[in-house]
Order: sequence, then C-alpha cells, then structure tokens
Amino acid sequence: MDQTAKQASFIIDSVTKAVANWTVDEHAGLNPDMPDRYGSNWRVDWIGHTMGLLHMLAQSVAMRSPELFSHSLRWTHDSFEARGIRESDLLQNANAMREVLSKELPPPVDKTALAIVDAALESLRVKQDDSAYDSIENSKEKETVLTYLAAILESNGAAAESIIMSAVERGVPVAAIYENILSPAQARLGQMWHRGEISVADEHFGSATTQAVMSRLRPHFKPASARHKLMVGTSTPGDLHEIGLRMVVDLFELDGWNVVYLGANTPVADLIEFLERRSPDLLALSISTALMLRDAGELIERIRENEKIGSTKVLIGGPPFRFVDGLWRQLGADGCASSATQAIELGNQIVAS
Ligand code: B12
Repeated sequence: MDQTAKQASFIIDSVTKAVANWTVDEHAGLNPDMPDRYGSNWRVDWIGHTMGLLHMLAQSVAMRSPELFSHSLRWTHDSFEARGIRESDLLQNANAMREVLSKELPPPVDKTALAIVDAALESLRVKQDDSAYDSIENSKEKETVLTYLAAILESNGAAAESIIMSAVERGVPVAAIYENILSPAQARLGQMWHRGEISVADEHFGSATTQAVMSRLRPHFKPASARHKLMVGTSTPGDLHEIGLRMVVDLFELDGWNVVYLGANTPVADLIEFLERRSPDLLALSISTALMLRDAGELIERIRENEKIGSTKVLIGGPPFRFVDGLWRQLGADGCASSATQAIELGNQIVAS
C-alpha cells in the first residue's frame, strides 16, 4: 500500500468524530426543523451518517480511489431517496462536511480529500442505472432464484431449503447452486433492503437460511481427486460477511484442496499465528465492504513482513473489487477473482506459478 496515502487516511479517521459533530451543527443551523422531520434521535443518526461518510472518505484516500467515495455517496443517496430523506439534506450535510474538512485537515491531505468529495458531489448530478446490479436476469436458474426468494420473503425456511434440495435432485451441481441461485438471491436481498422494500430482519433471515442450506448441501459434495494443497479462508478482521467466502472455500474443497474455513472477523494476531502453524499454500481473503480495504492492505503487509509466512500466496475477492477496477493490486495480493468459480482457476494458477 502507498504509505503516504495510508497516513493521510489515518489523519481523516482521527478527526472523524469532531468533524461529524461540527458538520451536524452547521447542517442543523440551516434547518431548525431537523427534530420535527427526523425525530428525537435525529442528531445521533446524522452524526452516524456523517461518520460513515468520513470513514469511507478515509478509505478512498488510502486507496487513491475517488470512485470508492463517489460510489458510497451514490449508494447513500439512493438509500435516502427510498426512505423519504430529502436530497437537500444529504447535499447540505455533504457540503457542510466539506467546509469543516477544509478548516480541519492539514495540507496536503485537505486538497486530496476535498477533490474526492467534489468529484463525488459532481457524480451525483448524473443519474445512474443500477440494472447491472441485478444478477437474477442473467442467471441460468432464474425461476428457482425467484421461488427461493419468495420463500425467504414469506419467512418459510423449510420451503426455501426444499427448493434447493429439489435443484440438487434434478442434478444441478453445488457450484451452480451457489453461483446461479444463492448468490443472485443474496444480491437481490441486498438490493431490496437498499430500496427500502425489506427490513434488516428479512435480510438476516435470508442470510441465515442461505447458510443453513449451504450446510445441507455438504453430504452432496463430491470432491475431485486430492491436490495435496492447503488453503485457509477468512474475511478481513472486522468484516462480518461470510457467505461469499464460504462459497469460495467450499468450491476449493470440491476441487480437491484441503481447506480450513475460519469464517468472518478473525483477529489479525490469531490469523498470523494460525498461518505460521499451518503454512497454507494459499490464503483466501474476503473483503466485502470497502470500509475494510485499508485493514486488508495492512494485514497483507504484516504477512509479507513475516519471515515464516511472507511468501504465502494471497488471493482476494469481494464486492468492492467488482465496483472499482485494479483496486486489488494496491493491497499487495497475488490475485483477485470476482466469483467463486473464477477463484478456483486463479488459485490453482497462482499456487503453481
Ligand atoms: C448479507 C449482507 C450483510 C450481512 C452479512 C451476513 C453474513 N453472515 O455474511 C450483514 C448484515 C452482517 C451486513 C453488514 C454490512 N454490510 Co452487507 N451485505 C450483505 C449482502 C446483502 C449479501 C452478501 C452476500 O451474502 N452475498 C452473496 C455472496 C455469494 O456474494 P459475494 O459476497 O459478493 O461473494 C462472491 C464474490 O464477491 C466472490 N468472493 C467473495 N469473497 C471472496 C474471497 C476471495 C478470496 C475470492 C477470490 C472471491 C470472493 O465470490 C463469491 C461467490 O461468487 C450484500 C449485497 C451483495 N450484493 O452482495 C451486502 C453488502 C456486501 N454489504 C454492504 C455494506 C455497506 C454493509 C455494511 C457496512 C452496512 C452498514 N452500514 O452497516 C455492514 C458492514 C458490517 C461489517 N463490519 O462487515 C455493501 C458493501 C458495499 C461496498 N462497496 O463497500 C453490500 C455490497 C451492499 C451494497 N450494495 O452496498 N451485510
């Protein structure tokens, strides 16, 4: 990772709380009716929103990627729109944050950060089409995805499981169930939450059901002949997403690898110690939110600096790499794949090279 950019991002993180408070003061100064419009918790909510934006700005600076912040502001814009939060509030808040940052940040961090905020505000002016976000249309199992989702939305876990088990019975391979049914269903749940169509509880039920279904598929695993290679899979410390990672690990297992699935949020020191103890051929690191990018880069730096495990091959993946091209190279990984199927091909190549 670029050390100057990383230090600049730490500076932004260090002033986040103060900048968020000051921003909300400025924003509320223009809108004395904030408590009437957003309820008694309005201040906490707007401070939380502003801090989230600032943390994303820090990641965007660390990665030297204005797109990351623009993407995040657009995402917030659309989510606010779906919840009836005025666009003028988002814009006034972002402009107030810009003003406060211009006073609080030292040069040259101020210039870098303000250019990123300006680019994001400018990009909001262009209406975007989010249809590429929907992977159901392109799925070979579109009908099954829709019936699976319908069962989830009725909170009927038994029906959801039986839809997937029927797919197994008609010969759909595990990899295809993952890629063509469960992945697009999860992405659609995320999209529906974003649009304000379902609650966090519905998403949690869907994610829990998908994980339960994945466990039920294990007896149907028919691994290829042994490759005598070991891979360890984890999400970046602090990252709570685990479904994509688990799909990747399962498909490596089906490809004949020995696998260790550590799940989400393994603490850095414990992960390093584990890698030293098990010496895997490959570490698969999942990064699902852009908020974890700098931490992922630091983790890879720690691995590289370590005499015992410095040459471990590191494969990364997750949604942020779909949104911004070439981001993975900055993190010092050996490769990045956008799906579990691609991960197997690339993982084998990387380890053989
Ligand atoms: C379920 C979910 C959650 C659940 C996770 C539950 C769990 N047990 O896993 C919970 C509620 C915890 C959650 C929280 C948050 N989430 Co969330 N979440 C999702 C959601 C809806 C589905 C994730 C999923 O299961 N996808 C299905 C899997 C199969 O897809 P996948 O993860 O992309 O994985 C595939 C590839 O990316 C790749 N891959 C994944 N990992 C790896 C690793 C390697 C090595 C390789 C090679 C490939 C690879 O292969 C996988 C299979 O093909 C997504 C929406 C989406 N479009 O994915 C948002 C999403 C990932 N979340 C998002 C966000 C922003 C958050 C929060 C910050 C929200 C908030 N404000 O609190 C928090 C972060 C919490 C944290 N500290 O991690 C964003 C991330 C955007 C970004 N660019 O940063 C997404 C994309 C939603 C969106 N459109 O904005 N989330």
